[in-house]
Amino acid sequence: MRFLFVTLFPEQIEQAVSHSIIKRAIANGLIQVSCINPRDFTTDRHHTVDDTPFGGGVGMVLKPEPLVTAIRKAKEQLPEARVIALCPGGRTLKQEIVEEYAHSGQDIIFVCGHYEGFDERIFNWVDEKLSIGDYVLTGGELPALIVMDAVARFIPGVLGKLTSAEEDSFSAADGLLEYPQYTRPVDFEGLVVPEVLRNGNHAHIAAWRKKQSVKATYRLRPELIPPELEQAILGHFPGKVSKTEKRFYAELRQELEEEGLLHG
Ligand code: 4GT
Repeated sequence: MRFLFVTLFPEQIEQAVSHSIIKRAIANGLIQVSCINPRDFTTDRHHTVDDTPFGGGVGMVLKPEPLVTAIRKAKEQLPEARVIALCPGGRTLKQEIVEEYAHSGQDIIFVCGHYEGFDERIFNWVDEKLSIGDYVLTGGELPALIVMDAVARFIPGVLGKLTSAEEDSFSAADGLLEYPQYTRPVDFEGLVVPEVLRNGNHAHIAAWRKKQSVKATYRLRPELIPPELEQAILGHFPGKVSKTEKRFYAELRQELEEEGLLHG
């Protein structure tokens, strides 16, 4: 998959992709990253990319000519790409959107703004507007890098052989938060790794992890609990379920009630 950033600050992109997992993904040819700088398409002596807003107001607005010339150049290089402008007013990024981009396999052109924003007319050259959350930043580069990072994790081989993005928080098949993880030492300053993780009973470990996922989700993001799961916890099952499963949900209900997580 190829990612092309239309940006006035290509060094910020190049720096960000020169570390760790993304660096390795590029080296292994799993993703390609490039930049086009609208400043390279200015025609005046001062290489002007911004100007004052019509109607008055503070700050500067990105002029349409260099930006649209840069987007056209980007589309010549990646004719099939989806063109995404990063802006606070766009659709809010969610894991669902990340997976949609990843599974489409379509290349992405990110259009990054700066200053007070874009001349409105540039959106005629853009397929969609995307925001990473409800806050304002100084530029679209960090949001674009976040989108690329989140998408790249789904490309086979990017995370390495033994791990997969599909298993992480927000991507687990059950839509719950991740269970807690521990590594050595067993005792860190009196904080001890739960016994169940150390005794090697894989069925017990799986049940413990599932419970921890459900509890963490009730505690931190109750709106993410799937209604069918809540029903099962309350003892209502749509079809046939084993005794083991019934016992599992009964125990889970008991623990959620004891921890004050179930009602209210
Ligand atoms: C926030 C976001 C974003 C900005 C976001 C154009 C000038 C927009 C600066 C840019 N702030 N871009 N994509 N929440 N600021 O995604």
